[in-house]
Amino acid sequence: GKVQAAPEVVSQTILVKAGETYDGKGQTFVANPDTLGDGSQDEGQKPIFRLENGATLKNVIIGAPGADGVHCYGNATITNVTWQDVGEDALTLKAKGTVNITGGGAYKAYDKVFQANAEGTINIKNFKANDIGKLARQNGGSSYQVNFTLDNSDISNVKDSIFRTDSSKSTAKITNTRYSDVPTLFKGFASGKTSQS
Ligand code: DGU
Ligand code: CA
Ligand code: CA
Ligand code: CA
Repeated sequence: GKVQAAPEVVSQTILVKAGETYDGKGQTFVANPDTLGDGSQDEGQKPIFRLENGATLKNVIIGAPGADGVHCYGNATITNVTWQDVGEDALTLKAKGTVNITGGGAYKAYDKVFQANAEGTINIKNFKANDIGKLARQNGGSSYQVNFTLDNSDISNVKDSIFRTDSSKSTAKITNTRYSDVPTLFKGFASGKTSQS
């Protein structure tokens, strides 16, 4: 088979413009810790990829350091993206939109994998996560509405919960998903706003 290429060290955030697709073709990308961040829990690190509205990121492996992962400004499609060692977090919704994450996985997230810092929807499907704090978290103290879904996924070794919010408007739905060592599925949601089947 093919010899795996050496990781690409990203020194300046890769911009994926509105409506465009970036296909990593299975390449591994890591952050330059001097310019983007060291992948610790320090806030203010820069993303490896910045997606404008309607952009697609696919067939990418993010290695260590992962810095602040992927930032999405609006709608985004994330297909077959694997975070081998999540940095401060893996992906952040930074402006209102729907993010569809299909395939791939996230590993070694000290705290959060997906972070919602704007209203919208985060759909996670055919995903694997292991050794994480939370799978997705709406920004602490925010009251806008975020709708989370998780389908046909494998989630293991979670410290806190799958979905967490402080907003009484937000919703979360889990379907057809397998767990191991997950203490809590939903944290902070109002009654009637969650479902699991
Ligand atoms: O409250 O806003 O963790 O996007 C403090 C901050 C914090 C964010 C978030 C993120 O919630 O920085 O990584
Ligand atoms: Ca953070
Ligand atoms: Ca990590
Ligand atoms: Ca972050």
